[in-house]
Amino acid sequence: PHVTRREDYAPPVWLVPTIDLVFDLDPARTSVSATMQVELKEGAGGPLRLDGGGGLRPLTVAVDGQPAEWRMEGDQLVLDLAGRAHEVAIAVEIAPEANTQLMGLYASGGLLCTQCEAEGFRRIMFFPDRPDVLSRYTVRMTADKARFPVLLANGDHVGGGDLDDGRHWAQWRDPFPKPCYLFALVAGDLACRADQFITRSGRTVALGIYTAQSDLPKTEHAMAALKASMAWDEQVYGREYDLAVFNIVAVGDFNFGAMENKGLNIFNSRYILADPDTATDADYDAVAGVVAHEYFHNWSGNRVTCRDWFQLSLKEGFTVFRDQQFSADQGSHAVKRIEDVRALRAAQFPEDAGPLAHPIRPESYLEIGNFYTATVYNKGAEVIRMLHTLLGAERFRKGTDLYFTRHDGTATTCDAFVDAMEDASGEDLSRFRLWYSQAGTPRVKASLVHETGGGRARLTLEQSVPATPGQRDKQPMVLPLRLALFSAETGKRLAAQMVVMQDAREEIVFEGVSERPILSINRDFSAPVIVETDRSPADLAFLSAHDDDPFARYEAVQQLMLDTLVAGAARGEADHRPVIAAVRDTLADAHLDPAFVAETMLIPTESFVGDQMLVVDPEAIRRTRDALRRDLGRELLEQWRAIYAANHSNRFEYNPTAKGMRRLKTIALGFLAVGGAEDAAALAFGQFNDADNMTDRQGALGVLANGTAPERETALAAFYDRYRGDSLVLDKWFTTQALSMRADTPEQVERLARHPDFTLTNPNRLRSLVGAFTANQYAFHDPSGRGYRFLADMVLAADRLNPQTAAKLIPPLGRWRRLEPTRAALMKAELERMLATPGLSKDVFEQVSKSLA
Ligand code: HT7
Ligand code: ZN
Repeated sequence: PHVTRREDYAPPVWLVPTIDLVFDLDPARTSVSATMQVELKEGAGGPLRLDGGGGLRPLTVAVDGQPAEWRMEGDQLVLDLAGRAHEVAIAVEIAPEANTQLMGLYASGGLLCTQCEAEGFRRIMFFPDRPDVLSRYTVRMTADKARFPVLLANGDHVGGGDLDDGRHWAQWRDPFPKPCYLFALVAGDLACRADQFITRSGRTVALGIYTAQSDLPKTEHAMAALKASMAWDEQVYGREYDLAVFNIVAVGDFNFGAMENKGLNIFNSRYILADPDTATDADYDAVAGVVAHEYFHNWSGNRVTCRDWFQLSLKEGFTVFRDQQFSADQGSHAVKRIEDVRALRAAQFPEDAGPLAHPIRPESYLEIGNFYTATVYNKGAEVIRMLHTLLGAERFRKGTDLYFTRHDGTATTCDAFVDAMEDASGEDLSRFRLWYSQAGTPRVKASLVHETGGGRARLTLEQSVPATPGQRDKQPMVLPLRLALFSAETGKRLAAQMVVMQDAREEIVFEGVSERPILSINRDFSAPVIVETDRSPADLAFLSAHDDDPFARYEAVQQLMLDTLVAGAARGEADHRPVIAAVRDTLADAHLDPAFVAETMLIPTESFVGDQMLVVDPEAIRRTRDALRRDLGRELLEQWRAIYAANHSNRFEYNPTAKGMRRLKTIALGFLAVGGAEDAAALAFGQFNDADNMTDRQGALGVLANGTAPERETALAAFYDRYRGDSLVLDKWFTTQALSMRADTPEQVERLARHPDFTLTNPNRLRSLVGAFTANQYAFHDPSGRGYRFLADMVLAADRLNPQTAAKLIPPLGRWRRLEPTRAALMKAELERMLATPGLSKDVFEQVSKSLA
């Protein structure tokens, strides 16, 4: 297969300033015709090459009104044109109903909709499908009016009406030039929640969220989030919305979270629909976060876009950072930071440590769909955050202003973003740019020596970046590390500063330190690194009670837990007392926000413990983690009971405190269950039955699902009966069972894959069972290898329908080198079996072959 390399970038030869598209929509057979003005770029020459894909064939090709000679070279339609400017007209036919890849124009639940990023447009029309070709679009659609009463596309609605045969038409025009990956249309029988937003310059923007009529009440939260995002982007980044219309459509079948098409965002319905009965607090937060993310792309992505797909983090890293800032501003900064770091450690750190590691700006790809990764998105956001930390909010804002002004209406690069930051701040960021080219999570070793005689503390920092595929030797990175020292005697903060580490080894001397200092480091997680310190359990316990940086305080408890779990997994036993004491103290601190306490109480996941070990032993990890949970439950039984009672409420409210209380309550319920409280199952069943919201109901179901009480089956059956018609909630039913911490989980998951409600065609459903199962380390790594076989079978079956979604399931098998030899061999054998399967997509081929390399 063809490898695309960053170094081979060449600007486009032909530009397409305008394109008029005409769609005659029908699920079985849609005809599409395009009329494009094409222009040879100054000083350039050569044939016009238009990308195609998915078996697209031209029906007619005309140049300047005359039938033209053309040829196919692979999937490209090639035209030799005599002059420098022409009108090219092409007609094709496509079958949306048969499109199971969900890229291009496809059918979902009676709707017709598009997904063009990254390379879906070429499955609709022959076109230079690359983000640096920007065009003005006009779109005319005709469709059966009864089936598709709503016809939407990018930009402004400029015309429409009825036709003779029960059909109707609509025309849309987008005044902003855009790359084809931002093209969108939707046709369907949709209801609309309409609202409006007045911009800071006084323009009225008509807002619409389109769903099935029955789902309309569930769009209130998304609409509120949209309006809040529009106001926030004006206040914080000075960015105003630019069209008179902003529409969102929710669809049930979607490969990703959502898509930022200009003026017509298309969403996976799970990131739009929310009401208390069907969505958890985490779902509410995700809806707001994704709505904000897609909206923010209007500037960071659409007005200023990427030159090529290697620059993906230019829009994604920056936009994730913006949505993280937005969400933090809506609630607790500390809790949001903790959640974001947990997500980074769960998804990105393993990626950086495995065979699929790549820099946030990759150097090559077979299939760009495989690079919508936690590295590009979440590590990309951390890189932008570090710029914010290094420059400060004011200079950072100057930098973004300059970036937007300089590059508005163009397709640009990550380097151009850093250039703008440099030019606006006067700071030299040349070394910082390594973050774009070096993969791997840096490790920082910190050791603090107190020289009692001189009243001095000497901190030594050493950094190293591990080798990653294709990158053996690494240079030291620029690391902004927020530090503080606390007095072990008085708890007073003795010093606080930000160190910008640039070299492999650095020493920082703190003068006037007469009391024994305790080190607080990487406060607020100021750099995306792994820190190793020589702090004792007592020092960590001290920080867990006294650190004035909430993240560092959380981190101290987590580190204590992690050290205990790693020691327990390695040696078979560990001293649980320091963890129990730290947890007891945290629970007893009445000043703490319940959401913060809840985060702090979450014991590191089995996978995260595995990530710390040279050889992952899933059984030892499960055993030691269970033992710690049991001891915490037993030793603090009365505290958990009190917490449960104090945080229990049967009146749903959606605000940060109520959310925190719900979270803490269900965590307490979990500890009561593992701690052996006799009434735990009854309490959980009561919570399940009496809940007036999904957070409490699913939380209780999760606790029951991990156990063996008879209430387990009753609750699972009741949940299924109640929600069998709601596909998003049914996903939760599959996930809860796939995550269950029981010995029979692998068998249950195989059974669920044969359930009539399981389907490979819906990405959410596939992820809800198969994706969740692979996150259940103990179950997935069943020593028989059945988990690996199951995953490979699912990937192969899904690959025939939807390669992009299938390929995203592969990374857990790529961890094979980290497992003991028997499991490693079984995992490798499944990867080899996949690789030997004829007809593999390039998406799956790339992930599997890299996982084996
Ligand atoms: N920019 C969007 C990416 C996206 C996507 C990528 C591959 C296949 C399907 C997709 N749907 C959306 C999402 C975002 O980051 O906002
Ligand atoms: Zn995005």
